[in-house]
Amino acid sequence: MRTMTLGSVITATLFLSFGARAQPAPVDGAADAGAAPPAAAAAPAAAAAPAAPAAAVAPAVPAAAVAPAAPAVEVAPTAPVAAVAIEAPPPPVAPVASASLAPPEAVPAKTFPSFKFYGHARLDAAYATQRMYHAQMGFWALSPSTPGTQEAEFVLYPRWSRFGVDVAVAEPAPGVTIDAKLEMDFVNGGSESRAIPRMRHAYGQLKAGDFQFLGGQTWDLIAPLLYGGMEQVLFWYGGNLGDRRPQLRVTYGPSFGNAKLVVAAAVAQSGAVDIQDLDADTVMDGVSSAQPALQGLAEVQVKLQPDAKAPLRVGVSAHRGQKRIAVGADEEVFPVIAGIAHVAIPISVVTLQAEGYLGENLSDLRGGIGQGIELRDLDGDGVTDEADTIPARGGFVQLQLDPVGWYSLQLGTGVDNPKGVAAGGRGLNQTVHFGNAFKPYRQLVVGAVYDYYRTEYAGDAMRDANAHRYQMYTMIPF
Ligand SMILES: [Ca+2]
Ligand SMILES: [Ca+2]
Ligand SMILES: [Ca+2]
Repeated sequence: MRTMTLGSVITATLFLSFGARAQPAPVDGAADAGAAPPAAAAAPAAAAAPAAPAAAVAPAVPAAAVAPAAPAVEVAPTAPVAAVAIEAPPPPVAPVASASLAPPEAVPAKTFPSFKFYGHARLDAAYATQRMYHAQMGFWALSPSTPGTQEAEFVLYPRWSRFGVDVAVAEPAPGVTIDAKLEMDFVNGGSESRAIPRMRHAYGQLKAGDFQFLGGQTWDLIAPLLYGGMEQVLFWYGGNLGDRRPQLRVTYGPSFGNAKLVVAAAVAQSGAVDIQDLDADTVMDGVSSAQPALQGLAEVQVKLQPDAKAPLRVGVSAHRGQKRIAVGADEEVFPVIAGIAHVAIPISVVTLQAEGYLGENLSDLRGGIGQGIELRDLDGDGVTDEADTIPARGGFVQLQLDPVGWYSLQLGTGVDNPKGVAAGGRGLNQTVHFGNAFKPYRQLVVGAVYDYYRTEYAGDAMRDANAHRYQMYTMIPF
């Protein structure tokens, strides 16, 4: 465990992409989630991830590689999609004379519930020069030392098509609203022609004045910025922390002129993302901890211009959860800790955003390149004798340009750097992102993306990997 200060988090941010090298550590027995104890952990990593599409089946990575239980599925910022979805036509301008003569309009009574449907139909194509951990999500490049991984791969998939509904449920009193949201896509396994639906968001909320109460599943409160654009590869394990998870959240957000202060706290499910069961007792290690994780966020938002679409945002957030696993004859509790700082600065057509984190045991938050706890079997009897959390730090910086209505550009770089992983483990994952989105017609988006991954492996047996990944997509938002 370590103490984190804002300064150290900022240091982590600055550390970004200047790639410290992974430091080989003594012994590694870290097993795949759900796999048998270390000695038997040579099974393919993906065996423990039922949600992973076939493409996620990892080749025979040595037992040392700690695979995240379900890096398979995911994705997608809601905001960017909404941002390109529609250009509202200008409001009709009524002649002054007729406006003054028009009879007073009755304010229509609100009806409840009222439904607003939205989503997009979409097709993605991706080609990578080196095999990735997941063909559709990327995540990290596999070591060329593993037979078969030096080959290129190509995937074509409509899984990121999305459908959602916002429901205005009731307005029990002036200034008090109750609403709900359900949103799904198809990133949940199944064959490439029989994709299984997946719940992305499902929550209800009550807003009263400056307070908001939310229960259900939505984005983590922590690390709120998203890296990558509409191509939906969020660069988890490559510098971007934060996923969606079940939570109960309270937010207080008073405004002061152009500024707004946001303070929020949540209890959340530990282990909901990596669904690890390292001790293979068939109970998720986050559930075994018998406690919810806690998340907190404090943020200042300032509208730099009165008509600005997005405010400047500066904030800090933190996560504290637990995992409980068997070590030898005992059960031990391992903390999941993260401290994050973020900033987003929109100036005219340019938005600069950055997020940096410092913590340990981050696999459940999409950090540590999916490695949270290092297991060691000292006597080789197949039973874990020692275990330690893996510290990690990282972050990303991204520049987005929206020079004209029909085109946007994203340039980004990020890094995830776990410390002290054993030989064969992933020591550093560096990502570079170059995304172009064209909007030849307001309801049609075409994307052309280039991403670069450099994944370094600890020890001499596994060579480092470099992958160039090209992605194109078409998207019809509605
Ligand atoms: Ca984030
Ligand atoms: Ca367990
Ligand atoms: Ca042992």
